[in-house]
Amino acid sequence: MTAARFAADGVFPSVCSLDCPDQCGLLIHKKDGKIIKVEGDPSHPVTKGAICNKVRNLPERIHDPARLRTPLKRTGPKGSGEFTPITWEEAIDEITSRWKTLIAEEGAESILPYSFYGNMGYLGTEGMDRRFFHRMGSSRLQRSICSAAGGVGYGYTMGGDFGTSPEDTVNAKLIIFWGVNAVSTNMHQVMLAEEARKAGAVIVAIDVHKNRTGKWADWFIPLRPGTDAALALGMMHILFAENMTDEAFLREYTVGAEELREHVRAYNPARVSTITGVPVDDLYKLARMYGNTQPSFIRIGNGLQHHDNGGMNVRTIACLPAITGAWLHKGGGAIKSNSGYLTLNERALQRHDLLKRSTRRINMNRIGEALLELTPPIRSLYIYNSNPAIVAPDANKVREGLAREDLFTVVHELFLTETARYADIVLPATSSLENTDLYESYWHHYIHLQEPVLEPLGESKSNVEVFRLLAVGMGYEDQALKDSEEEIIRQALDAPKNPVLEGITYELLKEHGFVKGKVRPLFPGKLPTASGKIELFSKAMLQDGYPPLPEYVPLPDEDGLPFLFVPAPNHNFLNSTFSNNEKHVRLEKEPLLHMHAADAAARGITAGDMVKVWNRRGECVMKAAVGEDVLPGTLVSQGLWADATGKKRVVNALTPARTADMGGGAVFFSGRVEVERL
Ligand SMILES: Nc1nc2c(c(=O)[nH]1)N[C@H]1C(S)=C(S)[C@@H](COP(=O)(O)OP(=O)(O)OC[C@H]3O[C@@H](n4cnc5c(=O)[nH]c(N)nc54)[C@H](O)[C@@H]3O)O[C@H]1N2
Ligand SMILES: Nc1nc2c(c(=O)[nH]1)N[C@H]1C(S)=C(S)[C@@H](COP(=O)(O)OP(=O)(O)OC[C@H]3O[C@@H](n4cnc5c(=O)[nH]c(N)nc54)[C@H](O)[C@@H]3O)O[C@H]1N2
Ligand code: SF4
Ligand SMILES: [Mo]
Repeated sequence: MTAARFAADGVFPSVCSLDCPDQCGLLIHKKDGKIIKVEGDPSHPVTKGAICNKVRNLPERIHDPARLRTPLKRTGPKGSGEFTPITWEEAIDEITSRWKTLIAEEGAESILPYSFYGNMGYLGTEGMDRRFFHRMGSSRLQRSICSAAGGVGYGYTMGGDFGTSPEDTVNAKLIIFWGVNAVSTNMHQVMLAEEARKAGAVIVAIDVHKNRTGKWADWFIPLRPGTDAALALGMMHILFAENMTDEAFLREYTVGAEELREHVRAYNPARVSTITGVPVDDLYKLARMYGNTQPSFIRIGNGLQHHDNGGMNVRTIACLPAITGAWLHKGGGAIKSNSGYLTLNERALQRHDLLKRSTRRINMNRIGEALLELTPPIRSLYIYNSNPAIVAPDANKVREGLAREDLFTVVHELFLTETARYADIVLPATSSLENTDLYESYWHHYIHLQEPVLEPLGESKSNVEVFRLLAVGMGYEDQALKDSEEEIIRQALDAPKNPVLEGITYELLKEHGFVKGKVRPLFPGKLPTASGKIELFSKAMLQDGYPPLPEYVPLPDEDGLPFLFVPAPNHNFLNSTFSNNEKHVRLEKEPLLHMHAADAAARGITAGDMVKVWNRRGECVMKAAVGEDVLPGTLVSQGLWADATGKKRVVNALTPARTADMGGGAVFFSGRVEVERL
């Protein structure tokens, strides 16, 4: 880090640290040591100076007087938010002495780290933290809350997280936003699609909610939640039946085309229409549009994989571009995630070798149950980069678990979140702008170095720094737990197995801030599947106990409740981040429940009424938004709202903690509810 970076005034390049595919280049404007403006870096080749409203309002969050400045120790009951400041020395001493006792008495697996990607920096999310807990031999967390099911599903078809290069999608003539609210969640894909639209492209959105993306699209196709695989199979039925296939591509680059051709005969348009709610005429129109337009590009979103059948939904949609040979047309194909390209040297980064024996793995989607029911029990929880009291499914169970008097909980945070309120010790975290870290997008192909542009606020410390201190406190001598940020970055970039990173060094990043990976088009080429080809028929799936061909599996019933409830993200928060910042909350106003006019009428609900949504897991109170934005039988809310005031805004009080068909993924959008006027 250079002294100039801490200059009180100036403009400093940076990168957005949030869990968002766009990973924008930023320019941070400072005056008198404070950020006065955040804008996009116009020199960034993909994000081109445009950023979202959330991050334009970032200064409010970074300089929020509510940010934590010192370690805190709990003085009141769990959840009350009563704490007293303590020193770092006292905090580290208390934590490590509790852990040493636990390890001696119950073993290291009584301790569980819980984290996600509140800050995407590798050093603080998959670096020093992993090294520390590997060395300790704690229980391990299966980090499956976000895209696990879809990732596994896409992998069965394509061999990994490999898709179209975003910049190429300006060439597409048909762009399908499928289960992705891109206007809110991937704005630069929308900008690229706008460019394509000016050159004649048609934009289709397939979703359960006519949200900002559906309203912006040329054609919005509503469907019932969790029926996407049936829709895709219906499209395949028509593509094969009407010879809109690329037979040369199928022969050269896929396995199982003949089996699939036979298999999809069963998904005739009438049947598919009954399942999905998409009229037969629209199904034909969509399939013919897809079959007759190239390049065609599908942006596969996260929404459609947050279901019991989520893995299969993505696995199935991923077969479509193979059938029409879209992959061979520049800008054609699909993106689920592109995180497979920029793979770092994970062994060097995470140091799995420090883990001396196999330890139990706990699925983060079942954290409530794990805290309440697991034997031997979890006795201590160390939470960082995440806010499970708000974001994890079956929230009432999560809170019950966090409230356990015999659970020693440490939360490392920027704010006293709902989760932090349940901590025994709270540690203050720096913001990403105060740290050195390495960032990679899971959508575009750039890798970024973040160097600090602000002094740490108060006594706050980065994740890396805290784990170094905890290692000293535990008496761990390993060099891996002493490495500097620069050393870890060098180790992670030294990835001889990945040609995409060839030539990308710490020096290069230091000079340029961001550098593009050497990504080559997927086709012609060999995929990392067993066959080296796109697997329309998958032997790997058969071996893993799944049907080898794409299938539609209906969502399970729950207590005969009538509505599927889809609590999706909103525009001005990033998961629960910003839900505690006044400006962002003001922009969102209050949580709405979108429902169909017929459903509302049947329950005597009119627009603006306060309604109670409930099931056996909990209840939520929202304002009804009545109209045609969802199909009958579907209810949609947006935003993971903070709820320190007990207004019953925690949507995850209603969501199931079941795991999806693949990858132990979350099923946030497969829960069923009833609704009534208050
Ligand atoms: N503004 C904003 N941006 C974000 C986030 C945020 O919270 N706010 N979160 C970030 C994170 S962590 C992620 S993972 C991404 C997620 O961003 P997206 O990939 O857009 O995924 P979601 O927003 O979860 O859901 C997308 C859409 O899926 C729809 N949906 C739900 N069920 C179904 C279904 O069965 N079929 C179909 N076709 N559609 C369905 C929802 O109505 C929603 O419009 O966004 C990132 N960016
Ligand atoms: N109902 C419903 N629930 C959902 C979803 C949904 O669509 N619907 N989406 C799910 C998805 S896709 C995801 S990815 C998860 C996301 O869930 P989380 O990863 O928990 O995301 P956030 O709510 O943004 O919380 C991140 C927290 O990390 C903190 N933080 C930020 N930077 C740092 C740092 O450098 N160090 C430390 N120690 N802390 C830091 C922030 O202040 C914030 O409180 O939520 C899931 N939950
Ligand atoms: S949240 Fe996404 S769109 Fe907004 S600045 Fe960050 S990376 Fe860009
Ligand atoms: Mo996510």
